[in-house]
Amino acid sequence: MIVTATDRGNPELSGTLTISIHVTDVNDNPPSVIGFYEKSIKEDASIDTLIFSIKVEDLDENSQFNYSISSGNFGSSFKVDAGTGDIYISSNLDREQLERYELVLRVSDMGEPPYSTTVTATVNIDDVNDVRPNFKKTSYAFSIKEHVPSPTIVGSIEATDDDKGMNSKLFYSIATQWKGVDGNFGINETSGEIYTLKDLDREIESEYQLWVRVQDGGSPPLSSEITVNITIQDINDQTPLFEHQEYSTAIPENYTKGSKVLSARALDSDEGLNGEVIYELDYTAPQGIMADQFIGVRSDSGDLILKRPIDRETYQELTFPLVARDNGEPPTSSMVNVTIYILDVNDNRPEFLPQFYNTEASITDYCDATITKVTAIDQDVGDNAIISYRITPVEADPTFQVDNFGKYHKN
Ligand SMILES: [Ca+2]
Ligand SMILES: [Ca+2]
Ligand SMILES: [Ca+2]
Ligand SMILES: [Ca+2]
Repeated sequence: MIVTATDRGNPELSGTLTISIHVTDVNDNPPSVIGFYEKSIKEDASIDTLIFSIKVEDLDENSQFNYSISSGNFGSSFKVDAGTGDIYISSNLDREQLERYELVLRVSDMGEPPYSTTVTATVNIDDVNDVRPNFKKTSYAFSIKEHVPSPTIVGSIEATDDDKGMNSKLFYSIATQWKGVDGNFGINETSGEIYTLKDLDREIESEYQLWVRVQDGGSPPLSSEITVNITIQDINDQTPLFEHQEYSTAIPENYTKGSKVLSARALDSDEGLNGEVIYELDYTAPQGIMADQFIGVRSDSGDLILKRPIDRETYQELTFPLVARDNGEPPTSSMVNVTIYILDVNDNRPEFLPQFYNTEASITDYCDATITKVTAIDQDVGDNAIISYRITPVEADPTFQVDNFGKYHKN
């Protein structure tokens, strides 16, 4: 500005002075942030990646600002350059820990006193397939009865994956079968349910071991495997079967009490009580009741033991049914015929029949004439029953003789 001074003289004289006024800025405006700050980054973005450059203006003269993050920076995941306002990643991010940060940034000018303002910068963390599916258990064991109709669900396996979207979508499959015939089990790809595909026979295969895989839908996918043991439970579907279709033996009639007559074995390939065989006479049959007088059965072994001697002159043979049954619930059984032939022992004396003979011989009879015939019988058989006759010396009368056919002759 120019100031002019004029006097009152004539002519007027004047002088001018140029005044320069310097207006000093007073810090009377807060800084203001320009723009909107929200961004998505992948959780595997590397440390020191630049996320935002914050733009600030200030009506005051100063152009220097001080930046700091005042809140929202969990785990010190981000850092800000205090001089430029650039925000960087400062430590490894993990969406599975936190997937959204709302960083409150404070911007201060350099005035005295300083003015400041805050802005919220939002960082969304995008998922990366960095979590492997994890089974809830370290191994799985199931059991199922044999011969259930297929498909029957055996059990379920379950895995988790903390990723998001397809990265956590799980698909189950049977990777391989370590034990047992292939192709007997299937798995529901999405539910993890294992089910039977075929009829299972415990007597053929009682244990299976599968190697089951779970894979996520990420790209590339991640997977885990686990062992699944399946035990087939027995049902009583096997009947005890005798080793032979029938049994026979021969014992002498004087065979002593307590001796073993024969062994009848039956096999049952079931498990436990279902395969435990018990032997007994068939008491529902009359022959069984009859045999019980003479024959005892060892219920656990099938050994037949003589309870008392069998008189051949009463019974030449015994035929009776023998039962083998298992201890299942309900039990199953089979039957076999046993024949015991009784061998003769010379235990019977020949007996005259009749025991008293009265006859007359004529004195005119010539020598060797038959006077009478005596008859003896013997209950035994074979050689034991072949009878020869003779007159014992005590009763011998030189007048008579008896031939081998029991005929008395006069000498
Ligand atoms: Ca992830
Ligand atoms: Ca995953
Ligand atoms: Ca059985
Ligand atoms: Ca069975």
